[in-house]
Formats: sequence, structure tokens, C-alpha cells
Amino acid sequence: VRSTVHGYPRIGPRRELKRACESYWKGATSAHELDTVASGLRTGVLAQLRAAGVDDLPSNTFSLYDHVLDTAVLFDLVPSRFASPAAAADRDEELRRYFAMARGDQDAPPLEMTKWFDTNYHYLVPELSPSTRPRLVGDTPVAEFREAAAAGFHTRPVLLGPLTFLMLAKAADDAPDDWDPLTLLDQLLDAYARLLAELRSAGATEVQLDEPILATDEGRAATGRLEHAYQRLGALTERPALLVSTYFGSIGAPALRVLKESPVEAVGLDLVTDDEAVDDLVQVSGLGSTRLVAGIVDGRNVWRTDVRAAAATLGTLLALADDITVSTSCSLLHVPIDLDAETALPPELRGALAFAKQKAEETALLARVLSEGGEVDDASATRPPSFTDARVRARLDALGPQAERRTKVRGLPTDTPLTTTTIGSFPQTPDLRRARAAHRRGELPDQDYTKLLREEIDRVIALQEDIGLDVLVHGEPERNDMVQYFAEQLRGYATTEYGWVQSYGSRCVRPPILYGDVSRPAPMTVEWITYAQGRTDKPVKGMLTGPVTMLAWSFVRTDQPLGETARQVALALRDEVADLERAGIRHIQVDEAALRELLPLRREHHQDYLDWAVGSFRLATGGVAPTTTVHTHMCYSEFGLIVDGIEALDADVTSVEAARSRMELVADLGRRGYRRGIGPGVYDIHSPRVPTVEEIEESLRLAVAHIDPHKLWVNPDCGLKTRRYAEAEQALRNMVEAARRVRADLAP
Ligand code: THG
Ligand code: ZN
Repeated sequence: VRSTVHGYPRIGPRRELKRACESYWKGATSAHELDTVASGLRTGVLAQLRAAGVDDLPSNTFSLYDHVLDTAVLFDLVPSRFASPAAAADRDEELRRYFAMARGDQDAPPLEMTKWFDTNYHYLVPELSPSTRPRLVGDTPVAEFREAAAAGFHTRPVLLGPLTFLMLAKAADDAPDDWDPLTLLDQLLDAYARLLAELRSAGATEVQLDEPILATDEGRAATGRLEHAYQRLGALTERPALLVSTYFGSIGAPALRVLKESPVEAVGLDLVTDDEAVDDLVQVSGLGSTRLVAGIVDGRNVWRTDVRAAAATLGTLLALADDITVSTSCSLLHVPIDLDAETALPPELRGALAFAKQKAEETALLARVLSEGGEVDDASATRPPSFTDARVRARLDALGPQAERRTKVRGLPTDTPLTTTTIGSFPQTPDLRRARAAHRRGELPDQDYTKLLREEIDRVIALQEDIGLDVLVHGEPERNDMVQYFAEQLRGYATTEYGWVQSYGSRCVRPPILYGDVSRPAPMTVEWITYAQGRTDKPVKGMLTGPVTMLAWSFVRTDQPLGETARQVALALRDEVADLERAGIRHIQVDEAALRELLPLRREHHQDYLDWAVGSFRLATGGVAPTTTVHTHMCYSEFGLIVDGIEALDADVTSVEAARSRMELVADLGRRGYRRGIGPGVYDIHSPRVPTVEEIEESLRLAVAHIDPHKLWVNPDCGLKTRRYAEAEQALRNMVEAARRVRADLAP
């Protein structure tokens, strides 16, 4: 029995990739310097995996920005507004075009960015159309295979599978309405066939094709395409062995049967996310001679594997497949790199944790246990500690159903049409980041830090007044991250020092670890918001992070249902909401940026999820007076699936991402007779590009055609913390001017 992992973090133990990319973007370093850092990171990962004892090493799991984008570039699937990087004159030009697709430039908006399944990782959505011609133009997987080989590592190149790639892509704007990217499957398979042949001749003996789409309803239903794709790829004579890898949930017996009967050598299954994979295996009477890559080590959470239980499960699988490789449930991209870097975690918690490196060691240990029989020592069976707080449980039990009920939809319609506001955060300047770091290290005294933050709030308030915004924010200078900030102040949560996980491109987050019953020892935001409100006559919004998002962007305990944990967080937030209200704050925003993200991949699980998700939001906000306006914000545009859930939240105003998808959402809400306030993001803050007044005006005119202007709020599509002041200020001025023009033309 051998061991492997599906993939590994790319960012480097000290976020080397972030620094290298950002300095290249600024023009401070050359393409060569960037490539050198990248190459060092790749070899570093292989060395770390080998040191962990992993037998089969993956390659091509690296990316300078995103692996879906890389796949599009590899096959020349580049929209015409970006000249193909494949045709670039030199490496600089190639990189410039590559990063333009990811980040946009003054000439072209970037590809749409969206969540990778139900994770906090974001990928770039390929745009395809009937005139798209997939063809192999790149050689990254081959080059990285050779690079690894030269460093002494025989690797298994990892590719995004053709089915998942096409199902994650979207039809470009110029494609006919009913055109489906899957139309391109055969042409794309030809391109994969060429790539497989090249990998074979470079010496690759096995290739991993990732097909996580099979964990979704759409993927599970596509068995015909699945069969077609892998019959074709399997029938190639010039190819390495094929491992078709699935993750983020079970794939169902029909898809598994297709894979078993197709000429692929190995199938990877996720044995962690749900407990259906074993049933599927039983239903197809086992995999026979097709090798099973058993994803038994959780690739998405940070708890140590119960090696004894895992070994027992693997033992039963030996009856369902002749050959087993022990692996992670998915790529380790979603967990921090190394627990050894953490020095300040409570010891009883630390003993229950494993990050990427430790998880790699676990796969190796499990493979050894399975091969050699041997005993599992007791330490390997360490379970997450359970920290309960009877007071929290008693308070929740005492809350009746009326705690969640609000009396009516308030705050709407507003007096002014097209009320302007922002989502919450303002740019985090280098000065601010430095001051926070110094304060954390104990080098900047509390009162100096507070003074600095107050000065920043003064500036942000003055700037918003000058720009002419209607509902102001304090700008969140005191927050490192909208989840981490609260986690640091809540009981039951631990935070890490170096536990970075890639969110998109060079942007990373440090998901906190929710390990025990949650409670709020003291107010968390009141001081800052009341200070800001004291500086202006305009209303200032209080800003909180909602319970679902607090869970989605944390590593959570697995010893109780998520819904129960969410109620504990909601109760803590409810106390904070009450304190804000008492302090005179009239607009309170409870962000549920991740409400869509946690939506289960399969419809049969949606209702259960929405019930607890909506319930926890209403528990957090359900105590407010009718004079308080409750806002929420969500970070995505396609929310057809949960629009009923959003209505049920009972928030007065919901701001959403809509900029990259042309107000489609507003038209949709208009058709549904949406009754509440809506703030469709009128420009994309994820790109440094400053939108023109005319562009924003056009979006607003599209929006007022569908929604009562009194219900329409005007805002960017997300917080501004990742932007620079120069960009943010000009963009907001253009936004306010666009709103003014559209207002002026409204019928009285
Ligand atoms: N917080 C968390 N998850 C998120 C977001 C968030 N997921 C979705 C979305 N927002 C992703 N967006 C971002 C935007 C900015 C950054 C990270 C994710 C970011 N990170 C800093 C960096 O990489 O330099 C580090 C921030 C810190 O100091 O903690 O700018 O808002 N949890
Ligand atoms: Zn957002």
C-alpha cells in the first residue's frame, strides 16, 4: 500500500509566492526573479512531501495565480480581449497577459472570479464560445514534470479534468444564449490527448485528472459525457496511467460504475466529506483491478486523523479494491502548511491538530500501518478536545422561537432613491498594517495604536463626506480580517500565527480554529463605531460578520452539527447588535459573505442547510428595533439557488456582487418581485482598474429598469481593503457622480 496527496499549498511557508507576485506586479522585480521563487517553492514542496514519507509525489499543483486559469491558458482558451499569452514575444509579455486575465488592466476587465466549489478558494471562470478552438499551446505540466525529475523527484502530473474544466467554464457574452461549453468536449479531448502523449514521452508514468465536478448534482448527472471522455482518453495508446480523482463529496454509484468500467487505471474517492463513498463502492461490487486512491485524511480541516479508525476503514476497503493508495480527501491547498510553525496555540488544542505537512505524514503512516500490519500508538488516536460551556448552552435553550422573529420589513423604501454607501472596509494602508504588526509584537503601546486608528477613522469619515456618500462606514482599520478579528475576541476560538491559506491569487487568509462553545466576553466593535458616529451627522453603519460566514471561513469542530455551532456564534453576535443599538447606531450590517459558499453541493442537502443558516442569521439580528436598518452583504453574483434563503434572512438591505455579471441578478430579482432593499455592486473592487462614471451609470440605468429606485442602493461590490486609496477614492467619486446623474433623470 502506497501513500500520496492530491495536491499541496503553493504559497510557501512564509507566503513567499505572495511577496514575489506582488513585487513583480509593482515592477520591483523581474519575470526571472518571479520564476526563480516559483521554482524554489515547487521543489521545496516535493522535498517536504518526500521528507514526510509520502511515496507518490504530485507535480503541476503549483500556480502563479489559479490552476483553472492555467488550464485555460494551456489550451489557448483566452478571450479575445486578451491577446493569447501563448503568442507573447517574451516571458514578461506572457506574464503580463496572464495576470491581466486574473486582475484586469486598463484595457480589459478580468475573468470573473468565483468560489471553487464550497471552499474559500477562488478560481477564474473561463469564457468559451462556439468560435473557441481548444488546442495545446503550453507546456507547463511537462516543464514542471521535467523540473521535478531534474531535482530527483519522479512525479505524477496533476491536471484539471476536461469535464470539470468545461462545466466550470461559462459561455462568453457573444455566445448564443443556449450554447453549452460542453459542446467543446471532443476538441478539448484532442488537446488532452496531445498533452498526455507529451507527458508520456517526457517519462511520466501516471497522470492525475481532477474531476471534483462529480461531487455536484450537475456532475453526477453527466455520466454520458464522463463515459465518453474517459473511454476516449483511456483508449489512447500513447499515455501514462490515468488516475481520475474526485473530491468534495461522494460521486454516486452511476458515475463510479462508469469510471470502474472505463479504461482508467485508478479512481480517487473522498471518504471524509460524506459517508456515501463506501456505499457507492459496495453498490458497484468494488473496483476490482482499478486501483482505489482512498481519500481518508481530511484535506480541508485541521484535526488530526484518528489513525486507528482510519486504518480500520481502509481495512474494509481492501475487500472492495485489489489495490489501494492512501491519500487526502482533496488537495491540501485548503489547510495551512506546517503546525510546527505555531508556538502560541493552547497545548491541549495543538495536540489535536494537523496541517498540510502533518497530514502528508499521516498518509504515509497509514500506508505503513496497512502494509505492515503494525500497532498504532496511542498518541495517533488523539481526538479533538471538547470544550463545553454550560452557560452558553443554557442561554440558547432558554431562547424561544420569537427570538428569531422580526416584526416587519423596515427602513424601506428609503427617502432618497439610489442611496449611496460602501460595503465596510476602506484601504488598509501599509502604515496601518505596520502599526498593527508592531502593536501585536508589543512594540506599539495601546494608546498610540488607538490614537492612530482614530486618526484613520477621522480621515475615512471626512473623505466619505467629501465624496458625498449617504451612509458612512468607519473603514475597519482595526481589523486584519473580518473573521479573524472576531475570532480573536470570542471564547471557543483560537487563532494561528502563520496558518495562511490561499484565498485568491496572492491573497491569503488565516482561518481561525473554532474548537469549543462560543461566547462573547466583551463588546467587540462598539468603541470604534461610536467613535466614528461621533465624527459625523450622517449615519454610520455598524459592521459585523454573520454566523454562517464565521463558520465558513474558520476550521470548525466536527463533534456537533454545524447548525448548533452557528447558533452559539449567533448568540454572541446578538449581544453585540444589542450593544450597538444601545449606543445609538441605526444601521447595522451583518455580513453573510459566505452564505452561498457553504450551500451543499447537492440539492438534497440544501433545505437542511438553509434552515440552520437562515435561523442563525435571524437569531443574530432578530432582536433589533423597527427603527434600525439591518443590512447584509454577500460576495457572489449567481444566487438564483438561494434567493429564497436571502429573502428569509429578513434583512432590509442586501448588497451583492453584480459588477462582473452585468446586473443580471437585479433583473432576476425584479422578475421575482423582490420586496427588500438591494445594493447590486456597481463596480468590481477585485481589480485595480478604476471604473468610469459612464460605465457605472450604465449599470445603474440597467438596474433602475428592473427595481424601484427607492429600494436600490448604490455601492461597490465588496469591501475596499485590497485597493489603494488612489483607486478607491476615484472609483467612489465616479460612483457617486453616476448615482447623481441617474437620480436627476428619474421621474419625480
Ligand atoms: N476574509 C476571509 N475570507 C474571505 C474574505 C475575507 N474569503 C472571500 C473573500 N473575503 C476573499 N477576499 C480576500 C480579500 C483580501 C484578503 C484575503 C481575502 C487579504 N488578505 C491579506 C493578504 O493576503 O495580504 C491578509 C489579511 C490579514 O492580515 O489577515 O487582503 O475577507 N477570511
Ligand atoms: Zn464581498
